Amino acid sequence: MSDIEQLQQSVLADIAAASDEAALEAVRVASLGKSGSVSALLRTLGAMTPDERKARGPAINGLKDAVNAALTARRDALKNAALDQRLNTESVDVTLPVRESPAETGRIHPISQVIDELTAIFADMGFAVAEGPDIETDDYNFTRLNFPEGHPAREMHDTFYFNPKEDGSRLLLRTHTSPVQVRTMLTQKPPIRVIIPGRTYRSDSDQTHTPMFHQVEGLVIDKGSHLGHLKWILAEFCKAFFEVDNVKMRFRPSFFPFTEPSLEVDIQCRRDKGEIRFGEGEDWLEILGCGMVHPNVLRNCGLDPDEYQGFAWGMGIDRIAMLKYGMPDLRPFFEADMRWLSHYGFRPLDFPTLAGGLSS
Ligand code: 2U9
Repeated sequence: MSDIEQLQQSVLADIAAASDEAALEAVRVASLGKSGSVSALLRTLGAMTPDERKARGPAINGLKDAVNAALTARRDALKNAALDQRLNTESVDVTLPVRESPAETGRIHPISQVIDELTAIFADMGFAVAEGPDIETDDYNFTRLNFPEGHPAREMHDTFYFNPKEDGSRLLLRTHTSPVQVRTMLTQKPPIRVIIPGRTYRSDSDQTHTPMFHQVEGLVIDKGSHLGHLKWILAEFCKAFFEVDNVKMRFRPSFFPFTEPSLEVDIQCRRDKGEIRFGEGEDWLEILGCGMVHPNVLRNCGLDPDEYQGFAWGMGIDRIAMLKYGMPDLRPFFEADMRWLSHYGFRPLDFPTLAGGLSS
């Protein structure tokens, strides 16, 4: 028996003896690897005379092909054996509930869902979403918004301040998203139509207040904009958000440093058995504050109040989420409790659109 046949026999025997894919791989390397036995033989072809090559070439190449074919066959056999073994050992308990497909695990937080709903509603009315930094300057968060020096809102008890900088100015965690409107007016020429959803911070926390909460404010700056436009926009918002065909609204005089006149808005509702239904009933629920942008604020943002008018509104996102989806308590919003999130959370693919229904 020639050396080639001997080598073929021993390599094919090693292949047949390989008990798993790892062992088989070792045989492949030992035979066809760089310093493999068959590779070594193949390299001898180079040094042969043409006659020798004619004599031994076919046998040596035949050996290589035979080894490759045996490796492939053995690998498939081992794969099938492994699968059979799993099929025999792994029993599928068909009574087990269907495991939610990966896409289904996890939920969209109600805050994020409501921000998506607000974005869809106001985009439909031509509003863009503006965003800005959570860490703000005292100037943008208070001064430009017509908060006089010494205004209580500026006090430590309400605002998280950072240590003063060498120039004495102090950064803070924004107490509302209004500084983003200031930044927008300083960087964008009217007409302006933006909503500003985002995190806001106030150092007051109790049963219904958390140090970090979420607000959405809105701003329109245009020539000739007036309260009538504001009332229409808010009415459209309330109908779309609370998914009711009509809802009565009540506007009460109020005061904010950055708006004149200022109003608080209540919407009609019916409270029964802990439930609140909107768009019906004799009851009222305060939903937001709003007003015409104060001329001082327009001037502070480089706009001439005789040329441009504006109106703005603000509401608590956590609050309107609790009202719409009936969460009794604010605290669990931020406690990352999987039971709460899987109960109140939204399926990722249920992206709210006006056409597709916001919360269907
Ligand atoms: C600019 C001009 C005017 C935004 C406004 C309110 C009224 C308001 C509260 C709602 C619930 C804060 O989260 S809350 O406690 N906000 O009532 N916000 S008008 O007015 C602006 C903002 C920016 C340049």
